Parts: sequence; C-alpha cells; structure tokens
Amino acid sequence: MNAPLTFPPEVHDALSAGRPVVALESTIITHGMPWPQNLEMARQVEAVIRDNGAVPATIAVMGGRIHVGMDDDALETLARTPSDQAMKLSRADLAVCLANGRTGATTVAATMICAHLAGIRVFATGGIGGVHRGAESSFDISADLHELAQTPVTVVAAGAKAILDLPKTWEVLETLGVPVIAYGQDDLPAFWSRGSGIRAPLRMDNAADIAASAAMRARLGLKGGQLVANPIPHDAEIPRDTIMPVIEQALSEAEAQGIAAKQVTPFLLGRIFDLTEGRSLRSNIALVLDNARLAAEIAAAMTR
Ligand code: PSU
Repeated sequence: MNAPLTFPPEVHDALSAGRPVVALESTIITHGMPWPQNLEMARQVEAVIRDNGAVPATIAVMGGRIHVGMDDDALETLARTPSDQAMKLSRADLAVCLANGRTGATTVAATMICAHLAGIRVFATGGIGGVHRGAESSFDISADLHELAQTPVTVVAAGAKAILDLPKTWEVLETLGVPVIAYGQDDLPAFWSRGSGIRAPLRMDNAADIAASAAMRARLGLKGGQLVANPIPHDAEIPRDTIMPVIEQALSEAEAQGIAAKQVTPFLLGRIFDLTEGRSLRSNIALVLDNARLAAEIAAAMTR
C-alpha cells in the first residue's frame, strides 16, 4: 500500500518511537460546529491531548493528501471553510476527494480508515453517526457503524448522537459484532445527557482495561474496532427531559423541509444550537474535551 499520507514531524516522530498518538476528526469542525467555536474547540481538544501525555493528530484531506496532524494555520483554514466547500467524507468518497484534489473533512468512518493507515489506534470524537429515526423507511444508517465493524481503531465518543434512534443504533452495532463499552457506568450515555435508560452491553472503568481488550482483539484476529461510550461530564449535561423536546422539534422541521442524507446531522445540530441558545454547543464541546482526555489515557495505556 502506498497511501498519500502527510505527517507533521511531531506526529511522525511519536508514531515511529511508539509514543501515544490520538486521532481527531474534522467533520466536527466543518459541519458539526459554527465558526469560531469550531476553531476554539479544535485547538482546545489538541491541548487536552497534549496535557494528558499524547500527541494529537487532526485528520483532513487537502491537496490530494491525507493530513494526519495539522498545524495551527491549517486548522484555521479548515475551520473557516464553509461547509458547502468541504466534502463530508466517509468510506465511499474518501478516494474520490483525494484523487480529485478537493478539500474534505473526515467523518468518524473516514477518520478511522486514515488513522489505521497511519498506525494510530485511538480516536476521539463527540458522537458517532448511527441509525436515523425513520430509518425503516429512509434506510438512513451512518457508515460509521460498518466502519466500527471492520477497522481496528478504538473510538471514544459520548455514545451516538441523541438525534438518532439510539436503541436501533445499539442493535446494529451488536449485530455487527462491535464491542460497545460504557465507561464508568452501567447505562449507555446519550451525547448531551449522561444516561439513556438503556443498559450497556459492556462496562469498563479504566483505560488499561480498554487497551487490554483492544490488544486481545488483535491477538484473536478479530477485525473491527471498539466503541467506548464516555458520558458527558456532570456539569455540562443537558438532562434528557430538557433536550428531548428540542430534538423532536428539530426533527420535525428537518422532515418538513425535506432535509436528507448527509445534510441531516448538520441541520439538526444547527437547529438544536439555535433552539437551546447555544447551550447544546457548550455541552458538545465539553464532551469532546472529556473524550479527548480519556482517549489520551487509552493511547498511553496501549503503548505500555
Ligand atoms: N461528533 C460531534 N459532531 C459531529 C460529528 C461527531 O460532536 O458533527 C460528526 C462525525 O463526523 C460523524 C458524523 O461521523 O457527525 C455523523 O454524520 P452522519 O449522521 O451523517 O453519518
């Protein structure tokens, strides 16, 4: 394989020396959060990873190369790119974007592929994509789920985004053989809220156990990654009975306006931001930062 990967020296050196590296996605920057909070988040998340002893590698496609780690200028350029000018890349369109020299932001699925190509085993994000509500007629199921089933990267997220059909999302992951591990509690988290009322299939309470299970999957030759579902910190949580009516409203507006496919998630996140007067974004940033902290701990445990 001769993948077009470009590394800043810091990431290259850390990977060659076997030091901990955490991958970060870029769709959350271009499509998930508004300017300028997206850039602030991208910088803070990298700082949290450094503070916890790992090297951050934000992944995006630019100029025909997969950038595994970006300097501050590149981060800012990406954060300023309007969402309609950056492709939202998943497994299906990663190669097209690279071959045609376009700019692309990587979703969970595409970031997992690129991280694995680069030799990075841990990745932190906000919430994975999953089964959309009404999927029984729309068939809208995120490619993130199948990626978790085939690419060996441990993904740390605050569960799946609560705009989704969470029970169906967990069912699909179970069918695909993806370990869904709640971190430090029995309940699966629901992105903005700590609990979902759904019991997690697996629970772990420390980074070393998560690293050990990833290593054991490799020894067993099991393909695919693991999803670590880390609940949002207490002080940033939006209780379920507060956020659910807001999500319902955003969903009915999306339906009325005929929003479909890749536009659904960015539309809903944007409407929920407006309806909560920015509270949803503050919570989203807080959960991403905490996921980055945990991912750095797991990456360190994997190198021991
Ligand atoms: N986490 C966030 N905000 C986001 C995402 C994750 O806090 O916007 C992005 C990820 O890139 C994820 C994508 O892969 O949302 C899911 O999009 P979809 O539902 O269209 O598959």
